[in-house]
Amino acid sequence: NTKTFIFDLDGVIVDTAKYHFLAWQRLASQLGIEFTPEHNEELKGVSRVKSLELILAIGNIEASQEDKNKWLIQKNTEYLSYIDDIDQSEILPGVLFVLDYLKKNKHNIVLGSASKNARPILEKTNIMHYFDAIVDGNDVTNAKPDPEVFLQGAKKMNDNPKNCIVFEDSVAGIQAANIANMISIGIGDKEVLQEANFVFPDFTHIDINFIDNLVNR
Ligand code: B16
Ligand code: MG
Repeated sequence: NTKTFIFDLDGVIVDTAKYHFLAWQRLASQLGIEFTPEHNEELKGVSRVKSLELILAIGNIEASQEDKNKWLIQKNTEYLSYIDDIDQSEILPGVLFVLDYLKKNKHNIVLGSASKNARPILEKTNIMHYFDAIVDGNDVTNAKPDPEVFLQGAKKMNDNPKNCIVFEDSVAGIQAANIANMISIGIGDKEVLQEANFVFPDFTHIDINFIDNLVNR
């Protein structure tokens, strides 16, 4: 009974969501835009280009393509400086235990991230070897909540979407998993991730019984 477990990266496996926030917040304040943690929820799981559009909309700012390109580079450069020295200690609590359990039980493990920086993060945190397939921001044309990223993951494993289980910390990602007809598991606040099939505050709350029940349902 093999299942395909698809993991989002930022906010699920590693706490890089906080670095995205810091980098966007710096840019926003430079543009005179007040950018709050509530605004940031809407950016989670959303592509870099789309994130900038949302921030500019908050500030009612219209900008040339040239300026936008400059700001995208600035944001990513700052983000890269934060993740430059991350290591395995940044992996969120309980994640490695679940990855080990899934691997031991021969399930497919897939990465489904909107980030173009996913591969260096997997390398720096030393978890690349867990993944049977990687789909990231370099592979997809339609960002979450479009289900493309997760459907590509299922396809790479030759698996049916109904046989896939997605771990996600973002509203857009939960919507993408639901649209793909996959089981959606929210990691975070259940008020925020109301649309998920299940929600846990973090991976330390996911036990083996829960996983076995999912696999055998
Ligand atoms: P990058 P995920 C997403 O990654 C982040 O949640 C989102 O905040 C970010 O804007 C997006 O990746 C693009 O990231 O600028 O590195 O290409 O949560 O889908 O793993
Ligand atoms: Mg995420």
